[in-house]
Amino acid sequence: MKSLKTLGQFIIEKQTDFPYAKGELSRLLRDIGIAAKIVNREVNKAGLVDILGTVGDTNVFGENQKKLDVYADEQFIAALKDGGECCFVASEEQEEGVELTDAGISKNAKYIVCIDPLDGSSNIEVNVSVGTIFSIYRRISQVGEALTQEDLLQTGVRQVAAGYIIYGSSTMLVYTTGKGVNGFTLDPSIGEFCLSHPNMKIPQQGHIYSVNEGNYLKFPQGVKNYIKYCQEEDAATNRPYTSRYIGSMVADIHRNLLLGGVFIYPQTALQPKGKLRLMYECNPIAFIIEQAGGKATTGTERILEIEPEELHQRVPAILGSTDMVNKVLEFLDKS
Ligand code: AHM
Ligand code: MG
Repeated sequence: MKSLKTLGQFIIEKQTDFPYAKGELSRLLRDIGIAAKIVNREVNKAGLVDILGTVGDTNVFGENQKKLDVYADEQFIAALKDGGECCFVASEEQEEGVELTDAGISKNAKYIVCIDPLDGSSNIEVNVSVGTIFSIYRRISQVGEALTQEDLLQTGVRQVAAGYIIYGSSTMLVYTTGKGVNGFTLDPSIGEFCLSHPNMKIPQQGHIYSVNEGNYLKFPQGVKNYIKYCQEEDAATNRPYTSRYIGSMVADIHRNLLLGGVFIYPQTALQPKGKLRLMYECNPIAFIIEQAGGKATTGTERILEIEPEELHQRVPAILGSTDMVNKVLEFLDKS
């Protein structure tokens, strides 16, 4: 019988990839894994308990906040606070983020975590997959000094780790520390994430395109032309492609990562900067996609090289199989 490798075992083994690592990043990843299990438990019973529905308040962008968003936000922040390795949490659900350095245990913490605690939460009430997305940076300023804007607004290339949790038909945690991508499936019978998808690679070319076509009329001309290209028949290039769009970024990305495909959330006339957030959604997913051999761009620049201006910044996103992303870029260039 093949033995299972748990997330905890894997993280400890991989610590030797970083010769000077003292285990802090490993502990931070472990803390995120623990919070993920707690959030998973609540997401799974969302249909049963009276946790659905809006809290009544709206988040900083005027969007309705679901109870599980709040719950997930609290759980991840609490786990990071208790773990003592994180000095600042920037959360999609919080305007300012939460500094943890005054909590005794985190006084000397070196890491900053950006997190979207429950992405795609509008899907919960219809029992469709949702996810958590996280990104980890090392602080630039010295421990003991005040945190600076430079610490909080780092470019995506400076991420030391990033990952997502998909609360799907099974729950998975997928992460990278810049040395490939590995996926772990939660075995509910033992309560452990177990290595199920080692060294994940996205196919260079796929046949799935994922975009909210309801916004078609408002898309840039190049994106419209690319969508038409996907729909045309051409046996040589295996077209028409398949259109798949869940509306839950983690689920759309996870499927395309496994099968090959391109995910597009462009700017539109109504949302000139796109919808998705650079720090909480695009940077971590771009890191994973690139580490899996794919490509991630706004259409004009590599996502991981964008100099962030603010924590809640939005950017257009084209992510996925390298050949497909390049094709989108070709259409954008031509138009
Ligand atoms: P959220 O952070 O408010 O949940 O929004 C992000 C979600 C992504 O998961 C998904 O890709 C996108 O919004 C879908 O947006 P749309 O419904 O406009 O297609
Ligand atoms: Mg989100």
